[in-house]
Amino acid sequence: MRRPLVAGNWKMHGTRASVAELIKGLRQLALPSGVEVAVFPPCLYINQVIAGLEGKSIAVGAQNCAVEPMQGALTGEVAPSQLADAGCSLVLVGHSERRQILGERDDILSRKFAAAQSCGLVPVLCVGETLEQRQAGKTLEVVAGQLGSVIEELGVGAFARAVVAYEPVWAIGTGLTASPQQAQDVHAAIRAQLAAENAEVAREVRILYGGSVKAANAAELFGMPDIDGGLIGGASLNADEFGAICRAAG
Ligand code: G2H
Repeated sequence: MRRPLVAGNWKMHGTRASVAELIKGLRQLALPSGVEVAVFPPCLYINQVIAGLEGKSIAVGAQNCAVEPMQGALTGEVAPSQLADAGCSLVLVGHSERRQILGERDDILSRKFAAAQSCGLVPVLCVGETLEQRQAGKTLEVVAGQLGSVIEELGVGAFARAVVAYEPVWAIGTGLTASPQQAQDVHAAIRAQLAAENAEVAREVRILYGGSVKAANAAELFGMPDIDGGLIGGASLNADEFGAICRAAG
């Protein structure tokens, strides 16, 4: 039985004051015990969030990490070992905004994935197709390629300590959501791809859906057999809305 995970990706939002408000709201939430909850603040606010959420069972992750596991001469980057030292337990790898805007390629992402795991962090590998790719009927091919490149580099066993997030690019921050069936079809294909190499890893790995998830559509999405929770962007900036989404996964 997979434990659902609901993760809030705050993206590049927040100030010290708004983060303090959000922490206050999160602390007041009654969260379902069967659901794992995590938030991914901008790196600058990770310490503030970890301190502010002390004693509350909400994990904290980073939105990105360096390709090298340990501290060193790599200007502007944050090492996975430093994130672990700060108290993070998870890290996003390959969010589509980083793939598309910053040109992060699959080979770079495999290095980040491995570096994160070597420091005890759980990587959340984000995959997903653009609207153009979906319209060309290439959704499953694109997602299989993104997932396959990590499997090829690191072996399917790496997914025993990882999470996958399917985020169709056309549904991110647009208000458009994949229908539960559209999402389920891709989630099932991801699980089948992993199962072809290792049935146990495929059975255990959590596959999250991301892309304009809100309280109003979460329960229907989370009700699909291969959707094990969500990666929530905009709606995670409102504690009450985020709490309702967490409860929809319970
Ligand atoms: C997809 C998602 C969170 P939103 O990027 O990663 O964002 O829910 O705003 O579409």
